[in-house]
Amino acid sequence: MTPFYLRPPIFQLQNIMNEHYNPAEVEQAAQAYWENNRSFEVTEDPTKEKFYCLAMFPYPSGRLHMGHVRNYTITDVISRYQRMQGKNVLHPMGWDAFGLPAENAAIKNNTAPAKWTYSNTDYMRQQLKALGFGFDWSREVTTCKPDYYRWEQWFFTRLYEKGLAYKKVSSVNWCPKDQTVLANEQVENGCCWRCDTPVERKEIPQWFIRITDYAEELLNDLDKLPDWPEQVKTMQRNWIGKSRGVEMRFDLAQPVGEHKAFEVYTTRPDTLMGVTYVSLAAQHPIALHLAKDNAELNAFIEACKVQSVAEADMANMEKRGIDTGVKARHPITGEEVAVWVANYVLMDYGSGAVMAVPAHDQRDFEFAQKYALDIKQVIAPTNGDAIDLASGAFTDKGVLVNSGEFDGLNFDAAFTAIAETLAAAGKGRVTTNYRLRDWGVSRQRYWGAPIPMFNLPDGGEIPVPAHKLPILLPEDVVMDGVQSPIKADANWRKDELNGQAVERETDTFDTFMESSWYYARYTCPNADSMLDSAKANYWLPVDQYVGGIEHAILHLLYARFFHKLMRDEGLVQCDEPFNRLLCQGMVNAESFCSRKDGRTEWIAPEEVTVERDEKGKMIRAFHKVTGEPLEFGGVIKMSKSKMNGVDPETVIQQYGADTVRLFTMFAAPPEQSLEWTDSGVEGASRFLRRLWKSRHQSPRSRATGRAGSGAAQRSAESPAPQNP
Ligand code: ANZ
Repeated sequence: MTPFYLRPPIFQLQNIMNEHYNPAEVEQAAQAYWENNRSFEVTEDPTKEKFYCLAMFPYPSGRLHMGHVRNYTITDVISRYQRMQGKNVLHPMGWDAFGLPAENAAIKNNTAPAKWTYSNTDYMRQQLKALGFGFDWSREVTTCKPDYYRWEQWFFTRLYEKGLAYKKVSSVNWCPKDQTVLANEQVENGCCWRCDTPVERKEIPQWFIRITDYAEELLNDLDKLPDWPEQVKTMQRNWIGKSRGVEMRFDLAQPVGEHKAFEVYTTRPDTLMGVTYVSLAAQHPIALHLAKDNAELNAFIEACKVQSVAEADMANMEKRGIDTGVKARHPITGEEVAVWVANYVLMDYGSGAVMAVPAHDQRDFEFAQKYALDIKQVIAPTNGDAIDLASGAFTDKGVLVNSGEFDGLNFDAAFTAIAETLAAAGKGRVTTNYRLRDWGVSRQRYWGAPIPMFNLPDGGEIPVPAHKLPILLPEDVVMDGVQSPIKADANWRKDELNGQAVERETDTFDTFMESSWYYARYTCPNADSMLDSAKANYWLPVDQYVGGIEHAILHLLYARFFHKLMRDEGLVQCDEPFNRLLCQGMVNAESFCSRKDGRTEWIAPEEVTVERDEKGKMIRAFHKVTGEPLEFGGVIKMSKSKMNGVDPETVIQQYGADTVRLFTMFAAPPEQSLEWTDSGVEGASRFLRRLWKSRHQSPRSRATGRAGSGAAQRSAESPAPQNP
């Protein structure tokens, strides 16, 4: 039997069942029917098997791009297939509506972020409808609306009460001229994007959520996700970065203030006998103490404050340090080693101090070379080869040499033996460390959900009680381009609690907060609590999630974490939110540029004439108007900056949405990158026209006058050719 959602448009199509395929007419008729009949709205039905198909919701930037079209075509096709299997299919859509671009656009266009955002969601909703996607629009979630973020605020207060949210001083990018905090994206080559002043780091109190408490579970539960791409799970494992190592104590030869010793963390205790110095982080308490009467050290510590703490930058930057003159004792030999302060040691990893083994750690090696420190080999390759310590550290595991009683042991045996020796002397223990840091959720920007905290006049703070939620973000504001309007407005900050004056927190949440639970809110978008558990437990977990690989780490990790937090609050039952994950490939297109005086200018493909040989290979490209010869920039990701984006709307107007959808589905497997070609799009369009015509001419259609029925049905059900 023809599925219900296919039949009706076909009755309407009879009237427009012309000999010639007219996509605009056909699509409008079908879309109007779906809209009038609420064809894709679903409710919980325990008698039916459910299927929750989710696409990553878009940021309302203003217009859809081809990446969106590809993403949503994939989930639309999957949803349709599952509906045809008789399942109760939830396929929702909404808006990841907070974020910095709205503030920038508001300043540029002299409007308010809310106004800009809502007009974008209106426009993009209409674009999504024109693409014919079968979304259940009755469940639309817009994260910048109070009926959404109020529950996020409430949940944060719960986390605070459970000790899972806390405040800590932490550094931000600070523009000393504008006197404002900058987001990472607002720092360009170390300078403020607005006024070009060199950016400093500033320590301010910020809110954190204890994701590290869930590190082990987030790691282990990856094993419960056999239908996630292996690559994504590997990225998550690396991000969590669990390591097994040894924490050991180095005693100071002379005390520094009240400090008599410090701890180091190492994953290579087998190299302990090769330690030639130790390094402290600039913020280490011993370093800070010594800096009190050491101007040079003090200056160095100040300089370290402005450097990037991103790990990638740490690995590449020049290693610098200062010898404090203080000595520490090697925990096994008792020999004295110099204590340095070095810029490559992080305060918030391990114990903020490292035992330096220049022969076997590249960072220590570079440092030792620079400052002419000893380099002592203690590991030899298992195959007996010599190593070349002039060119760099030998970082492989191997056999111990120059290590006294431990000589000849391999990594595992040495790990155990050295750990036991240290433990017996009361100087060390085996420990586990995670690279994962707690999630800093404070942002000093305006367009986000206000953090629901009251600051008390005598210091300290309390969570906003439920009856005072939501803390509304004013929408009708004027952006001066520097200060957040809620920070600039002394009145907004004022509140009271039980007759006592309190001040509202003016920081807002990281927008990853909203995208961490929207999938759950879709199951009960109108619930008068964070979640209606009965509904959430009917639909969750998501059966199929589809989105870009750029979200492989942070979004997916935060969402998995939030899910576990909601589970522990009793709101949902399952352990993981997304059963199956598909990361769609990029949408690429040809690009062209002109290079003059060392400057590259990208030229939109429609302004370029390309000559090709008979096989379609490019021979020559030149500017349509000026005739200037142009360089081929390769087939690369569609982007505004490279001018090679294709606007879905233009293509829909020319060919119809079905052509665009057909092309994106057949030009490449969903996980692989897709090359946009005009000839491919034309091929898809030709295929649809031919199909239309063939059904129109078929004897059955002539006899019954119901050509549309067969044609539309067949177009959806028969396999399309590889080369449309
Ligand atoms: C001595 C050593 C010798 C190390 C060697 C490595 C190789 P992973 O494996 O990524 O967890 N480390 C410890 N704390 C640090 C900090 N606060 N800042 C910067 N580096 C720190 O990293 C563990 C290794 O990173 C540790 O093992 C330590 O260097 C360094 F041949 O100790 B190792």
